[in-house]
Amino acid sequence: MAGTLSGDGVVLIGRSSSHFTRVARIFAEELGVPYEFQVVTDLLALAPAGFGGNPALRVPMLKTGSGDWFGSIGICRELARCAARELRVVWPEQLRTPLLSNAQELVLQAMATEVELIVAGLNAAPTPHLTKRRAGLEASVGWLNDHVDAVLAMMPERDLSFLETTLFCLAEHLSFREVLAMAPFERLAGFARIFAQRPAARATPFAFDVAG
Ligand SMILES: N[C@@H](CCC(=O)N[C@@H](CS)C(=O)NCC(=O)O)C(=O)O
Repeated sequence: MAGTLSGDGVVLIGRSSSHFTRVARIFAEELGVPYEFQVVTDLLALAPAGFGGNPALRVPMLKTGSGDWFGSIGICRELARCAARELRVVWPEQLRTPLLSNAQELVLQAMATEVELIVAGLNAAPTPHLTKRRAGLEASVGWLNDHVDAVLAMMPERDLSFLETTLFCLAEHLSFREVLAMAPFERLAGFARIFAQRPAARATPFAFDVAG
């Protein structure tokens, strides 16, 4: 599906190595929305044009007949509206207990912190700021590991959820970018192994895009 022209004008702009992009790609695959995948080649570009017009200079962004959509949550919602396939999707606002709500918060914050650490350079000298960020990331991933089974047990009936999709993308990305070793986080690694068997996950593996 990715890399092919769909003919219906849905274009996803992102990178194959980006966890936020992968969330959108998994939603597109699960929902059966064909799209053209355009790779951003220069993440350090300073003009929104390099990011499909996103002034935040970030990926992913989506173009549909309705307009331009910045960021993974808005993109996933638009993909669900575009979809011919009716899936039971659980969105963040449906997570009405502290456990579920906190899990979503920690996943998204961990994903953002990962971006911060990667942009700073994973071998950068440890400033107090970066040291605190890494400590927060490790504690968050530890919390997610400790609570993942309870979270899954408490989830509403669903075919797909933003929480599990983001959690999967976070867990695989931590290994892929070698930000954290997953060995100490066995429960989380176990969840990721199961989610990885979904065709949508298999169709969207993390990879470094070739420039050009
Ligand atoms: N809130 C955005 C975050 C997007 C984001 O941080 N994307 C990363 C890649 S995974 C990015 O563009 N990083 C480039 C940079 O920070 O300069 C979303 O949910 O999509």
